[in-house]
Amino acid sequence: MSAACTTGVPAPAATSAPTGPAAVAAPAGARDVGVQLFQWTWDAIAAECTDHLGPAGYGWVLTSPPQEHVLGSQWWTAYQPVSYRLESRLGTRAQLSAMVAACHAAGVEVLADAVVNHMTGKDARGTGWAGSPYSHYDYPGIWSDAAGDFHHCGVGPADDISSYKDAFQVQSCELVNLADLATGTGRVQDGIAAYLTDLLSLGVDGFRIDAAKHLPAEDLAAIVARLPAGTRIVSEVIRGTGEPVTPEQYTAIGDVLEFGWGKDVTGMVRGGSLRLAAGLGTGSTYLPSDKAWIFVENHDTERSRSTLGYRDGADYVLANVLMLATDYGRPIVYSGYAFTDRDAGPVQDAAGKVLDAQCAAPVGPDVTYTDGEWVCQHRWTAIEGMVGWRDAVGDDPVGDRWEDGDAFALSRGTRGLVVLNGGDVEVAAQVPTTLSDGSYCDVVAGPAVDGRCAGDPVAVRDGVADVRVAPHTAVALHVGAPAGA
Ligand code: LM2
Ligand code: CA
Repeated sequence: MSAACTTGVPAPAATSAPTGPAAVAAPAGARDVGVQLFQWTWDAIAAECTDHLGPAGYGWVLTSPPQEHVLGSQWWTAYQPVSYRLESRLGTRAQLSAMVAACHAAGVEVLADAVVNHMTGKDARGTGWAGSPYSHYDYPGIWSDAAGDFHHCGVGPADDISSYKDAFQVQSCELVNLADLATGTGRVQDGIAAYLTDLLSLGVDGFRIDAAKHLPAEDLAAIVARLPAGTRIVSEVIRGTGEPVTPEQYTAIGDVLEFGWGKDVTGMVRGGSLRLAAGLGTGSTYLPSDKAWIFVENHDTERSRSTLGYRDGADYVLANVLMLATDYGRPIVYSGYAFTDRDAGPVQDAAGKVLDAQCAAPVGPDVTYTDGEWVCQHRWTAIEGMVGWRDAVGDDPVGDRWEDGDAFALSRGTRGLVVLNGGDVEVAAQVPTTLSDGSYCDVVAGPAVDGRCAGDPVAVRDGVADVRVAPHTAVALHVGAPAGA
């Protein structure tokens, strides 16, 4: 009974059967939840894997780009590669390697953000973070115009993309002046594959392919074909109405980020109409579930304010709860730092090195964060509790669904139930569930302390849960968190 009401589910090998009133077979322990630790240093990620991500049940972490980049305090310098040396203001090659080892020891995989469509976007020459000299179309020892390594699409005066309705422009012109690599050539494909292979040699498990929409799918396929089978690939292809380049064109290469999910859940939660959540991910406008990686927000949508974000407090938590409860796709929790200025980078020392992230206690939807402070969404009680919930339900399918006004509930087989209230008044309801009879802790309210639930225990009797859900909150029960020791 000692495992009662903990939010974290141990790694699959260490999983033991719950002994509470709802005892069933051991949780499946899917550990398919990821977290994007935006602009976290390698040292900080290593510590977080050991101290929090592993114990909480996160299965993988997405890092910011690890290669040498242009100088500047803004966050987006990381998206302007100068060379493929693994030296950046987030840490050295040795620190990166040590981070991968620490995360693996904690049962957490590492995906790196791979910027491979382009190099820098500045017209003036310069020197990168690790000291490499460069100019816009010349990266000594790597790429040059003389060798034919760059596209010059010939559209407009600056070769910039001007129409997303034209696939040629999207893939062969420049994205905001970023020197566009001629990814159709064997030489460029070899060079990019060598960079990715170097990361794999440090133990990295796979890649987010940045700006994948801007690489022809066949070029990306040719690069990935040079990597070992089983390398995880997730392409960033932003869905755009009426655009010729679509996420579906990249599913043969690997998985793809489904931007539609975060956009749609944002509309639903803002509108309070959570009952529509039952349909999220089921429409024909979505990627197939086994290819889709879903997220409430990422570093771009956080800045464009096109999705819910940390400032949305309770509504943001509700969207995350829905993401972690659904059986559609693979969820990515986002974790960044507070900002007012869209360009503002993370807090740095005088030399420009990013300071190790720290999560000040408490963190959560009710905290007011000052600029530069780490928001640590992945440690918010409700979100961390739902990561444990998801690991406990494993691949149990969605069973009963229930809705009433602004409230919505779903069960995952006999292992979990979540009830969400998007409205402004408390919901007190008898919710049908396939969860076994028993008394459970609400893991959204927090982990149990000394065997006592953080929130009110919830009884399930004869297939019905007797719940009270405060406005704009959720209640989540699972077999790994029975009430009462
Ligand atoms: C991405 N996905 O496709 C990233 O998620 C996104 O964050 C990147 O843009 C983009 N693609 C390129 O990798 C960011 C940022 C831009 C920034 C670029 C390049 O959102 O604002 O552009 O990185 O650092 C900045 C300036 C822009 C300038 C450009 C080149 O904002 O005005 O364009 O640098 O100097 C002249
Ligand atoms: Ca391109």
